[in-house]
Amino acid sequence: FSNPHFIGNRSVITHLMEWKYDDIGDECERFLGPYGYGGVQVSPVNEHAIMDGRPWYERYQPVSYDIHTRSGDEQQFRRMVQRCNKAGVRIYVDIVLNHMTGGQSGLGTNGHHYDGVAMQYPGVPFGPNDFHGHETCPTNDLEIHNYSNRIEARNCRLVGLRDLKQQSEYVKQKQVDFLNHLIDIGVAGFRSDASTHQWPDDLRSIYSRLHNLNNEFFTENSHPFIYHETIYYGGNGINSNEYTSLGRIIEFRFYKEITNVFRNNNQLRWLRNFGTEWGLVPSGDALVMIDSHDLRVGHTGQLGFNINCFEARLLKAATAFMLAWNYGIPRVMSSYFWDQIIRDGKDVNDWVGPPTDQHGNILSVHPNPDMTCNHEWICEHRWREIYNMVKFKLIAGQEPVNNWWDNGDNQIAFSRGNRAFIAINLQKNGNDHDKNLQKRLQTGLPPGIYCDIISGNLINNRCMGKSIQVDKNGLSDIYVGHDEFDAFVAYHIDARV
Ligand code: LM2
Ligand code: CA
Repeated sequence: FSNPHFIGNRSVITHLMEWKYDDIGDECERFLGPYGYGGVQVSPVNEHAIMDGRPWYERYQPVSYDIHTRSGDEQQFRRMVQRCNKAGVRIYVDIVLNHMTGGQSGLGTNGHHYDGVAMQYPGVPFGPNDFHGHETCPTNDLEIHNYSNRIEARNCRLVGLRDLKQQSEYVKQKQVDFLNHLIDIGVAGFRSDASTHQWPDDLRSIYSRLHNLNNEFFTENSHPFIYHETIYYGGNGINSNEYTSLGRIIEFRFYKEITNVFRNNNQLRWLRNFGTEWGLVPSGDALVMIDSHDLRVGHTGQLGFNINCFEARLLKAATAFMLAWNYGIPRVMSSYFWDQIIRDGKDVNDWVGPPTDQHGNILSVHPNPDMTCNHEWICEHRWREIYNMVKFKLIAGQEPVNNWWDNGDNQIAFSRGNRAFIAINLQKNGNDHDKNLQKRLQTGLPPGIYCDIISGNLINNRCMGKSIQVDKNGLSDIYVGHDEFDAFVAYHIDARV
């Protein structure tokens, strides 16, 4: 369950949050395929509660396992899966198995009524016996209060969400049927939501009943790729290593440590041995990110600590490190604009949903000629600095990190074998001369003239941005001014003039 089934040496997933399936199909064909992305994470696909103001988080309140949301219906979903697989891009679905809705009642996105108080979900159907109650959850109000307590965390309610009794054969079977339905359509795997709140053994038993991936797109005997949301920062919380035998885990310590470094709370030079030596799980067990649909609004992390699209220069630099370093499977967040207003350490607009018309339909993405997106779609995955680092990673392949250099502080550089080279400068102290990265360095690259793929593309054999000359020994004058638009430069053998 830990192989993403990428095509060729593609290696990066992007989360196209709240995008419509028709748009994702278009994006796979016109951009993600050609630019070397390996896969897309799509927002939860099954019927969910319709909530006032249409917050993004209503998609985390399931009402049934019918494939029908504002992103599209089952037919549109199927078409997208076909198109993306054909374009060389895999689809991973965000699955919400831990719970159903909160304690309200109303309608779901496929017209099913639900009642969270009576715990009635006729669209599945689930009834009160399918949920954890006082026999299994030890707290008076059935809420999770102590997240480190295993039983509480798994058998009680996460922020009021009706907690499914996955020990029940009936509940398991409904979930297995849902996942198998998605597998048969041709998805490559799943992001498992709220994994820490589900018993590893229940997940194991569900996974043991899953079909192999669809033979139309995958080789015989392929298992779905499953990555688990286990929010673990060390200490006495529930350890993410309880889940590594089930697939991969989202390594939250990666984003936390990288953010800390890129915010200059820790020196870049220490990144030299970043990975298991910092306490992270082995690379093959990890999926990593800088930003996520939760982090960007201060959920599952601390607002203002995470790095999102509102700090583009930092986001690009941190993402570049993630894509240049050989650790885990990276996921790039692709978000939409919302009016961030921070009051008392909370974003009062942390709920704001995707751009819609006046009837609440999600707006289509029609990219502009300059590669940016229309409406409020931010499309970080289309930023040159980011898509060119996706290419960098593809070209670096499994080459080791070599030629590490640092200035003893916040300037670093390294190569990936003889194929690619990056230098990052976040030096804040010292005079202007100290703050600029200006150094003759070993790049590991064969001699020639190379374009910096961060400041511009190679077009008609000319660099649109900066360039360097690498001599016969692999040495080159590397320069990253402290006040430049981007805090890093990157070169690889496919952008040689
Ligand atoms: C996850 N991680 O474990 C998701 O990544 C995260 O986005 C989900 O929370 C969470 N699991 C549950 O699937 C989001 C959002 C919450 C929101 C829930 C349910 O971060 O704020 O909770 O989805 O929609 C909302 C309200 C909360 C309320 C709850 C139930 O914010 O105040 O609690 O609904 O009505 C009474
Ligand atoms: Ca649970």
